[in-house]
Amino acid sequence: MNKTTKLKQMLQSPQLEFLMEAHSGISAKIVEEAGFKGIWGSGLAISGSLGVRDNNEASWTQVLEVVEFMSDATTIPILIDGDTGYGNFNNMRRLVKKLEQRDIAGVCIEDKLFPKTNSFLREGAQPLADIDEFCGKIKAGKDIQKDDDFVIVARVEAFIAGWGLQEALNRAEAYCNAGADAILIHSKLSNASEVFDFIKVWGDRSPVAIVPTKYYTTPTDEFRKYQISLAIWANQVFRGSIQKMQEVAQQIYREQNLLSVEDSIVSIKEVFRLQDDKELALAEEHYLCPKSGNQRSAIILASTRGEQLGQLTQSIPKTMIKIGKKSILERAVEHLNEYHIKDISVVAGYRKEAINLPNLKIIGNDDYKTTGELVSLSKAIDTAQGESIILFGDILFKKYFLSIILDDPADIVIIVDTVYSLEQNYQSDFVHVFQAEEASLFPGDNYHLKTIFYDQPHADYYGEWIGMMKLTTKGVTIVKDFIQEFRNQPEFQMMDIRDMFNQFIKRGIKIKIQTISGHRIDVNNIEDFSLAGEF
Ligand code: SPV
Ligand code: MG
Repeated sequence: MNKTTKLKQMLQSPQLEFLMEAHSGISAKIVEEAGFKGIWGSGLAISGSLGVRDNNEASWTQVLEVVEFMSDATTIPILIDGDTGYGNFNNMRRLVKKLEQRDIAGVCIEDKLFPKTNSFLREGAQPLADIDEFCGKIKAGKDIQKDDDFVIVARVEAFIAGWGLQEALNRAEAYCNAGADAILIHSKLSNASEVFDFIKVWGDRSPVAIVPTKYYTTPTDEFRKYQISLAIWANQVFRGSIQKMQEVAQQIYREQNLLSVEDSIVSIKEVFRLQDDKELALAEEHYLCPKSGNQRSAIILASTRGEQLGQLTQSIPKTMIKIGKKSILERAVEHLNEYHIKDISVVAGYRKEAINLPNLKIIGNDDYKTTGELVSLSKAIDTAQGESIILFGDILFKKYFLSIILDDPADIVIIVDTVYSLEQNYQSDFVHVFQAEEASLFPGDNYHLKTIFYDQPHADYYGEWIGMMKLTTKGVTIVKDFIQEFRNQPEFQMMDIRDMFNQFIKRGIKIKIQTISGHRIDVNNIEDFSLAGEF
């Protein structure tokens, strides 16, 4: 059912209904969750929450913006307090048009002059509108509304301005004839006598709404007895929130800590719930990583010092060496984050306390001096969720490597760099590959690892494994099973990942190769740090 229809039915139903004030998206949601069937978009509370007076200091479009948030946050109808309609009949037309576009169910306008003053302030400053002019405003609103059920409530301020019952009745009559869907009869007395006097004469000529702010002691059943349609609790959520804000701010100011306040305020979790973070989390799974279906994670092996780097690694592991403004690890984490990989574990050993980046799981390998890569990997492999990247902590690489490796659907994929210098005197994981039988247009498209060994560069070699691998969920299981099988054997302590690869090949488990040419640096072999700037 449309929000407009819901509000109209509340007005026209024989029983007393209630609107509760709200002044922001979150307060509107809180009102709905409390069980209310409708919301009063109070001018006093909206302007008050913006920190300005209820004298049309907030422009009508600023009010509209707030009401739009309230409407988006809720499914129940909102009757907005439209003050005097923010001008003449023409402003009223524009207001109604914009309210309908924002799914607001109705507007209440009061027969005073722009700029208005709150009805509970300054008795002398409540001049009433000319009746005919106000009727024209109502007519203009009714004529412009597209949805037949959009509600226009005419608020009679005769009692507020001190004019008495007859004036109130005359005005109500005229406004109903002009097309108003209901009359709001307002009073600032501390009892309901004016309102009840009005009802006694008015009867059921139209639905009647009231705002019992000042006559709050009148029992609600009395309103029922007088067959009032709508009671508007016009500002209590706002006032309650002010009190709580004052208490919390003053307490924290006094105590200079959060210890005693924490239990008296809602948890951050509750804030997230009200914002409906759950919906976004589900949507992210659906839209952001449709390929992986759900999760991705990464394990970065970063336990060694990098002795070759001397002074540079005196107090930090090599993964924390700064290249320009950022460390190698920071750069890797940023690249992973860009591919929605946030679940990142780092296996740390040497100076592990120096790895102090946020949002990383640090897993210790205190035996890093006497163990190989597989022991480090074994400590973190249980953190691998879904598609996982395994990465050495000392390589600088271009972000697109991740795209290449994640796009390849094979269960185990490694990145091999075919550009290496034969002159250089260093050792690394050089690979032989074999080509798969299927013909491919692009050389290297379907290459698998044949053997991998730690060696000096040699013209025979296909390329150098850069220390990056991708595993699918199945790939993770293969690695886990392997670790499980080998972990109790003495040679496991010194095994490196290449040893695992060679075992896989023996068992017929394929390791897919993705080839790159350059665009990465192994920090162990770095000669000129300024070269690294482009990563
Ligand atoms: C409001 O809530 O802004 C109202 C009701 O207009 S009253 O403050 O009682 O005038
Ligand atoms: Mg108001």
